[in-house]
Amino acid sequence: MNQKGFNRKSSLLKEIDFYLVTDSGLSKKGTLSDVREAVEAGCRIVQYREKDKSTKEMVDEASEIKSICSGRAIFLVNDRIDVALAIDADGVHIGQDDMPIEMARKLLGEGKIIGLSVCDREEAIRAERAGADYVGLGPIFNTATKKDAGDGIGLHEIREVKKVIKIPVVAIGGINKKNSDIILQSGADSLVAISAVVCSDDVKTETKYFIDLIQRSKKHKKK
Ligand code: 3NM
Repeated sequence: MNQKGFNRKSSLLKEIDFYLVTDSGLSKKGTLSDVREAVEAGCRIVQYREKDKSTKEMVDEASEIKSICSGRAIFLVNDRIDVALAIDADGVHIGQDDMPIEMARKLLGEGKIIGLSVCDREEAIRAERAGADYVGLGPIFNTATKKDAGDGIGLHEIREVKKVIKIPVVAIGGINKKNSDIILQSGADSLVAISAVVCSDDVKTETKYFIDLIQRSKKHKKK
């Protein structure tokens, strides 16, 4: 990997705190409004996750999200490497059953960010070795948002994964205001809380809550 590209990506990812993942099925005000409000609140990483729209609709919506994020937040596309390439997103987030990460890397190039979903330390180690820039670890708790997510893996797995990899660990699955503090205390670098944010009437305020919490936790860890 070109050192400059690596440094740029890792320093970008070090700065992330709350991570917004869109969900048009759950959203109260719509995906574009959610992204706008989250970015206004200071969110610096957005993943466009869309399971039910046509490619044309996705490309159009992703282009608009890219404009909203421009210069303010990293913009990733879930699963659809073709859509990410078409609109020149900052990268993708893929799952274990998607295209192998080495192939995704060939298509996207070294300068793009690739995040991979993992559910335990073995998958996390493999993800880092294969060149993932961060992992999404989950589901930490049971969640109704992703039907095939399986049972929650628990907080212990965050500590285990943090011991064995250096890339950032983003916790996901069943996370809300009540349990986010313990997620951070367990070592997660960032967290996703889809329903807790996009089902609310005030995405901006909810996002700000999580950003403040994560920033406080980071300061505390540095002490
Ligand atoms: N991925 P909520 S869990 C999109 O474990 C997704 O990889 C998961 O939604 C994983 O914050 C999940 O509403 C859904 O629980 C998270």
